[in-house]
Amino acid sequence: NRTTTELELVNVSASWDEGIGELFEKIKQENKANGQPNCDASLFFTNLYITPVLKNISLYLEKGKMLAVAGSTGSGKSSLLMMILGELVPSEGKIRHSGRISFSPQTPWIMPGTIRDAILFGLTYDEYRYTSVIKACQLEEDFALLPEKDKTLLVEGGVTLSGGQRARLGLARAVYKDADLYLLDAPFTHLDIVTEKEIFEKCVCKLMASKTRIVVTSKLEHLKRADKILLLHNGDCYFYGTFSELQAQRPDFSSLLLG
Ligand code: M5T
Repeated sequence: NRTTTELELVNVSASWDEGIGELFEKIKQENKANGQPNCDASLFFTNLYITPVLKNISLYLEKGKMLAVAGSTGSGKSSLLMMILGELVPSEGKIRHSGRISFSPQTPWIMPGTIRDAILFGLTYDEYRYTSVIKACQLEEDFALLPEKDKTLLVEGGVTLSGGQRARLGLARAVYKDADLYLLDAPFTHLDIVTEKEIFEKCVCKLMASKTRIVVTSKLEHLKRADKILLLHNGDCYFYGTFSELQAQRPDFSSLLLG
């Protein structure tokens, strides 16, 4: 249904080394144009280097729903987000989404300026929205300890954020932005279990309740709360569906999440 679907992927495959294929294709065309025989090595190298990072992935996400993307390290979770963002172009299949995307990368960029500037990221300050976001991301307590609160400068002569503060700032920035689809890449890295649980509840589940969200996370508790789960393994779809379907179809799934 087009009106309730926010995101749809149909049999999508992609590789990061696409450039090599294009390069050899160019050499092939040049050889042809110059009447030169084609170098067989090009085919060999093309096959050697083009290893798909995502293979035949299909999913759809309705408006206001949460998709959890899980899988061991290097399984293609970040690549999937990059593909939805348009940074990684699929070699096969179709991607359809209807609007504005807000993306929270694993390591958020920090530029010189105040903490508040880093969260607003060029958007105008709306006190109510800003306060709800920093509360949900538990940044209020951190700001209270700083001499100039969220007007404290970052980088050049200012404070250096801890890994966990940086992760929460990145999440706050992504959530502050109004978008149709939110892509949160491992937003809980560097957070302790208690903080992670609270931010997942307050921010991802409550504050973002009506938002269409994709969260990269392999935590069992998060998978249980998600409307849909995509479990990747070496770029393949190991499982796609609801948590109860996961338990029924892949009773051994937790072994995949430990990696
Ligand atoms: C999957 C390669 C990476 C790996 C494979 C994001 C990105 C990935 N890759 C690139 O060549 N360029 C890129 O910009 O793709 O990596 P991933 O998608 O990062 O996997 P993950 O998100 O499941 O891993 P992790 O460790 O973040 O949990 O071969 O080199």
